[in-house]
Amino acid sequence: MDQDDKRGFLDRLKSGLAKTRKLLLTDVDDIILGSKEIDQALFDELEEALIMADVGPVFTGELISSLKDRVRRKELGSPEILRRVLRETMREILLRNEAPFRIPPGEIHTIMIVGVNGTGKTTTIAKLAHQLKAEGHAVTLVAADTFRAAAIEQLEAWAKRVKVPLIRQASNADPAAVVFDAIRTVKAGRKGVVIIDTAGRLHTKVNLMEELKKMRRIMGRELPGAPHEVLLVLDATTGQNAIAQARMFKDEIGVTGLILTKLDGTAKGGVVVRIAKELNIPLRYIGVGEQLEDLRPFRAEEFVEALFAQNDR
Ligand SMILES: Nc1nc2c(ncn2[C@@H]2O[C@H](COP(=O)(O)OP(=O)(O)O)[C@@H](O)[C@H]2O)c(=O)[nH]1
Ligand SMILES: [Mg+2]
Repeated sequence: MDQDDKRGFLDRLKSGLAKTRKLLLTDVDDIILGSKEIDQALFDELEEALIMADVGPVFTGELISSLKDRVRRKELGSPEILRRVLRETMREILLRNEAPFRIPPGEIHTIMIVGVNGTGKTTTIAKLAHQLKAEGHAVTLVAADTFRAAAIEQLEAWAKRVKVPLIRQASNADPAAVVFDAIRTVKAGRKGVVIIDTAGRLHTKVNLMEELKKMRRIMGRELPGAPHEVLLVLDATTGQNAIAQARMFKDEIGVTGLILTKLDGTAKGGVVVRIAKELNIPLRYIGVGEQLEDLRPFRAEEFVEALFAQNDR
């Protein structure tokens, strides 16, 4: 990533997080600046503002009790310091969940992308393919969301745009058969990174989980170690629902990492903090728009910088 590119992304991240920042920090700042001293009323207001901003009850509870401890130890003199402690605490928690993945060169590296319909799986696959290709990886896409013909065509259109090969079968083909065929094909030829799109229809939850498990099994049988990654795509605008989806997919099929999409234009960006605090799954990438360039590895430092940006004084 060159400097211009990096600055561009940070700007997009900052403007994407504007609503989250407004919800979280405007309130926090009002509360802090409106208080002359640190007292229970201030803590109550702060707690309410944090809960509203989707950072979750666990983070909020721990933050408030750590603040109270510091007040008892006389480490916090004035309300303004609370803001700095909030920022520091978020940073520490987010750092623990920062884990960009590494792809070993020259081997077959399979990545299954899972998640509920509409969270951004197919678009994210295109962005990821674009990025990995630019880094020099041979990328192959696999259309294993065979439930709707439109889903295959959507991925096909992206594959053409990004200029990577796509392995597909007719719509309504068995997704397990599609991955079976795909693994055989890449083993015989191209190697590199294989990204698999999957279905996300939730109203038939049991069937979906069984289908995903079967795909996992077939892949592991054809290629020991596969799938190397199971990345769950979550939509940030769904806030708490995203947390529930993560728990379900983690319990049912196992998840090695998360991708959080649509951080642009939502006030629910606080969910990143909640994810870090309540789910023990690394956050690999974040999406901040619909363009190919709008996906980046998650960096705690960058995120906190963007979140606290314009209000800093
Ligand atoms: N604003 C925004 N839209 C996104 C992002 N990622 C995906 N989308 C949009 O979300 C919609 C659903 O995406 P799609 O990839 O089809 O979801 P899927 O059903 O999980 O495969 C599309 O309109 C995408 O353009 C993002 O980071 N930001
Ligand atoms: Mg899709």
